[in-house]
Amino acid sequence: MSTAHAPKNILCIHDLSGVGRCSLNEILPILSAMGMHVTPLPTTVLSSHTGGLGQPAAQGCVQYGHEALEHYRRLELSFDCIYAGYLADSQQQELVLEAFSSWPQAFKVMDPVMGDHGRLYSGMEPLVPGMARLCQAADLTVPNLTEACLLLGREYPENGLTEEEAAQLAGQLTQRFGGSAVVTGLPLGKYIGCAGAEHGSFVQKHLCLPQSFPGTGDLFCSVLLGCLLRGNALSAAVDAAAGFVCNCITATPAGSDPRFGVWYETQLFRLIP
Ligand code: PXL
Repeated sequence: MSTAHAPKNILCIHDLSGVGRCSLNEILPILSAMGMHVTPLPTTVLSSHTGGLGQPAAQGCVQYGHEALEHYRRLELSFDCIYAGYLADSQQQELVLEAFSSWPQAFKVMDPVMGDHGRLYSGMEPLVPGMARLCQAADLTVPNLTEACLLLGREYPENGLTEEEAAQLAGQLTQRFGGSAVVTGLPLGKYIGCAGAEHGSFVQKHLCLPQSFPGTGDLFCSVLLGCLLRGNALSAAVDAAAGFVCNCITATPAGSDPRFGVWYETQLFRLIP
């Protein structure tokens, strides 16, 4: 009889964007490379992400989502983890709540995709209270700085943060929403940082890479989650996730169109156990 451990089973509730390297297009290969068994549940199918490639063709899949969850309950599947991100409307948010309450023992991770660089993505404003509810229901919340400020109802700090303020921000998220939190994309002087809070808070600084790409938040969160499910501590998982994103940016040729994201495909080998 095999003594191999069964792979962790992760229900991934995100959009599927054809072009532009984000969401399920990254999450599935990353988590599979890390040895996880992924069950994708697409919330919307789009021809591209919404970050600068023009108006994508889009098809919402909420009805499909409810029927898929019903099927998985009938099959009596159990998920070790439920991981949700970009949600286009309040019905998709309800779908994630349904999944969370259907598998209450699963480790629940929320990437509250709503904006970046101090601004909301278009059409996201009405979704902020629903995202806050989902973060409350999650065990781990992974916002960028813009999203952390939206969730806490705070001003975006245009002039950056001190390390102490970064640690406090992560601490405030855990106080407000329970569970753990990791905040990404913190401008800490000449560094870019992440702050985490679980029992205590910590801050990690990385050399700031000058380019910005869509989809790097999905890469970060997927690697973070994969590391946690492999049994790593939160701070080690943050370090690995930030390092992987940095490797992907470095592997992307200068002059490639940033709207098509980072060339993570060449870096997947780093994640294989
Ligand atoms: O990576 C976040 C994301 C996911 N899905 C869609 C997006 C974005 C960010 O712009 O547009 C459709």
